[in-house]
Amino acid sequence: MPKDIIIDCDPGHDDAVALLLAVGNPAVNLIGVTTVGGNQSLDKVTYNARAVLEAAGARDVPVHAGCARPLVRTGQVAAAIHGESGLDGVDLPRPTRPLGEQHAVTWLIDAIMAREPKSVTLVPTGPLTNIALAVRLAPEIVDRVREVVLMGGAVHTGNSSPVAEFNIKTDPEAAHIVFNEAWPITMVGLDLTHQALCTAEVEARIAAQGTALSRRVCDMMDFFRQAYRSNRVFADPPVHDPCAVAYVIDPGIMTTRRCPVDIELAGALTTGMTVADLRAPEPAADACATQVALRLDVDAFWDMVVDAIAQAGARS
Ligand code: PIR
Ligand code: CA
Repeated sequence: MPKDIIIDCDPGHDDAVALLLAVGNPAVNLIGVTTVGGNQSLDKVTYNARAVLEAAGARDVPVHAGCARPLVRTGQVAAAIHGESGLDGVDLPRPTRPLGEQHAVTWLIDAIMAREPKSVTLVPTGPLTNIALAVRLAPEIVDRVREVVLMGGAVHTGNSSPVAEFNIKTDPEAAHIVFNEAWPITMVGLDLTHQALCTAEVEARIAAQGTALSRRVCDMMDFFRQAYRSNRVFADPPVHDPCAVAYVIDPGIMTTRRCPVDIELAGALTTGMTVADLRAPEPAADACATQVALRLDVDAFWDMVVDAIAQAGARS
């Protein structure tokens, strides 16, 4: 039985690959996509999510737009990495399916509550604004969700600041709410995602598929690589967000460590840091609901992504 997942995202080149992995892999069933202001403004990332699904032939997947702004702070976009459109460098088809009318936050609650308890996995790959509001509006979802597998945070090194990762730093109050609920959380942070580099070899495997979709993915990765080269100390771009989807598909693809994680809200230098307490030996599963992902099976990961792009490309 495939796992039902909802991706809450801000596409974003790597969010786009996360969507393609979910669409093209039979172990997950993408029941809907919700969007949040992050890498770019809400209207841009919402359009991008719809266009990516269109390109993947996934016209049956509903998209609902959520929050445009963080709960407390002023939003920041990542135009230096994702461009003015949020998904620069690629031509995508116009979406044919209309945007869902319901707000993402109430749609998320309804989608979770309408299904079997513990059947829906939430996969947030942007700031946690929608998820935080959903849990405040309907705390009963905490027990109903199977698990939260999110891309965000970092134990050892940040990207938005020396110690904070962009998704958490953008809306730290929302992250604080989400990390302080009792649901199981797997934090797929930069410690893990900086191992998922889209090398020339990986891109050549995607290009060899020769589909319209594979060409578009290569266009995206070319832009992402250039952006990372000019902005960061990376020769190849880390493709963060599909790592969270990959964990849902096959948890064995990464090693994880259970530990308490809380979010810094008042630091002079550290706001948005995911403070992971690694002092004690690993706690038992029933004593700690949060775990952090540390090591990725890089080859297995790219096999999974390349294969999903082939599957989706054959269908579209
Ligand atoms: C990636 C992101 C934001 C800023 C940079 N520099 C790089 C986006 C990605 O979409 C991913 O979800 C997360 N935020 C990585 O920090
Ligand atoms: Ca993202």
